[in-house]
Amino acid sequence: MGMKASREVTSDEAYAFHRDGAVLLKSILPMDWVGLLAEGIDYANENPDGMSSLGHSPLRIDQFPADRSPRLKDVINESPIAEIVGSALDGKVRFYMDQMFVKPAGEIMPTPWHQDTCYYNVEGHDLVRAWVCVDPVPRGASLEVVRGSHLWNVTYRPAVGKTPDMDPEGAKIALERFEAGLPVIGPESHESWSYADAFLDETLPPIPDIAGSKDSYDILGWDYEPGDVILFHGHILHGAAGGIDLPHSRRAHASMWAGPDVRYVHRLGQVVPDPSDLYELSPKTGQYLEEFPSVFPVAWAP
Ligand SMILES: O=C(O)CCC(=O)C(=O)O
Repeated sequence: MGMKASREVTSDEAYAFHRDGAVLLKSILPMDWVGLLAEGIDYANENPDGMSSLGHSPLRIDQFPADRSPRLKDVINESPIAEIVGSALDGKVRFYMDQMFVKPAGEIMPTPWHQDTCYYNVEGHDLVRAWVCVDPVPRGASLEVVRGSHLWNVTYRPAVGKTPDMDPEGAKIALERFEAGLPVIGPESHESWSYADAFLDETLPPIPDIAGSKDSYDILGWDYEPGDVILFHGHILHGAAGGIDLPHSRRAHASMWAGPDVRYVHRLGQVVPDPSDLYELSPKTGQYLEEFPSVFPVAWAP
């Protein structure tokens, strides 16, 4: 399939992305790719693995689904998403990881407000998410951001994890790993993982109650149609409203891309494991992802 986007990212859109930290790109992903993405999400949904959230909630969030879903792998490697992200950044981009969010039909569950940066062992201004949904989503269930919060010089605590008193032995091991410069979450987590395994880093401030005081924030959100792509910064405060009824499920895929300034960083409160091939290269805090080209090859360059 051709790699081209349906249209270019305009300079106004790139400007809006850098100013606001997020932008809705209307009708930019060809519908053939949307169809393949839908197949890829459905395959991953029907074939869960150790990185699928299979708790009591009907919401499915999978980490690294492209590692096992061939269609999702094609989307990452061949679709114009890398080009779209790179054009907005005007720089080289490397694929870091992906997730999928499948919310069943009926009353759509919200996604709590959070930043992405604090969940992963990466940091940098050029960390970009491409959020693509294969179903139409009205604003009431679509992605929302606090406009401009990608520039706030604060990293909040992830909303998930245990306090040390809930698992003193596990907390001790996590601290030892952190102090030894090792990722707190090891490679074995790719076999069996849960949001609840993480430890809260209580040195980070808790996330403000944005849902409870929405009028105090400048919130940006959109009605979304398949073929659109929402780009947003990894550091921006974002979430998804919910509580409205949809007659169909809401199947979203979010890929994370790294531009030139993205570096590895050990985080005590790491929630999502590192990409599996990175572990054997023993990354150190401060190393640029471009120092690991075998794991993160350039996906697109201007
Ligand atoms: O689709 C959603 O509800 C949440 C997406 C999200 O939080 C993300 O892509 O980081």
